[in-house]
Amino acid sequence: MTNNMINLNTVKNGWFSEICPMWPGVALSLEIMETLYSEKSRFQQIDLYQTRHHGKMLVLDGIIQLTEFDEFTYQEMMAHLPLFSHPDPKNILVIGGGDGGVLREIGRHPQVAKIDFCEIDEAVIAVSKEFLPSLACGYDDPRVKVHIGDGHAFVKNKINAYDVIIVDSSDPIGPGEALFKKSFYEGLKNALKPGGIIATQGESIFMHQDWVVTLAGITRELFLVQAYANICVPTYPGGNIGICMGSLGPELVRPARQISQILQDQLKYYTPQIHKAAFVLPHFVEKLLKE
Ligand code: SPM
Repeated sequence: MTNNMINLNTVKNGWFSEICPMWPGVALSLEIMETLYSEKSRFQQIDLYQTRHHGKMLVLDGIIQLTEFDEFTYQEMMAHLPLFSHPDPKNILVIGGGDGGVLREIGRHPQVAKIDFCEIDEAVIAVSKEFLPSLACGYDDPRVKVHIGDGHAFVKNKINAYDVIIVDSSDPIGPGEALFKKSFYEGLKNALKPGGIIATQGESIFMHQDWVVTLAGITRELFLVQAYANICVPTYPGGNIGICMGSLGPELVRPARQISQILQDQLKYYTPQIHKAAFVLPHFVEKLLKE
């Protein structure tokens, strides 16, 4: 599937509808007050809307990436699940997620020494810095080093470099496509230090069972420990999204470290309890992932 198949003509009568062949026959619609930005970058169509009830909304190639209303659920879990599963995360790589929200969450961990960040589309960073300061504040952290380029190529040149790698990709259509291939996951594994952990955007157990099975299969084959978490994101299709994780040592389904009260007070979704709960999957998914 190519991004030419995505219906970009999605705003009608003041409502944005997310129409995509990856979730046929269903569309989430949000009421729009104003289009704040709409341009085609080198890689994709970027739209930024002011919605009536969900704050600002970032849309890439017609697909919702985040709303200010519920972005915390995804960013917190993408960052804190792997970081709290690791006993001492110091060197971190983030691929994708140009809005900066995952960087913001990683920045809350004082023991992290260095955060490499690789994003293919510079324009997403610029739009986020202009319109989404509560996420793009992630870039203000002096530990963050930004690399503009293809995540697949970036990771190929890294060996034994990171404790945690987070892949905050868009869907496997358009520029995110390369980040769903086995060869990319092999690169992630080689880029990890001993005992390292990866967490990748794992699609939806309701909308994309084929992708969930594929990603879980790849991580099971390549990593010592594999686990799949399911989280609530009301403005993603199905109202949920998965996080696919692999580890070269540490177990994933419970935190390896205690959370400080200072950090817990900053968070809205992540707790040590929800860390464990996220890996408890419905029976049909357990069966699906065993097959
Ligand atoms: N930092 C937020 C960036 C969002 N990255 C993930 C976006 C996924 C969008 N599609 C969700 C639909 C599930 N297939």
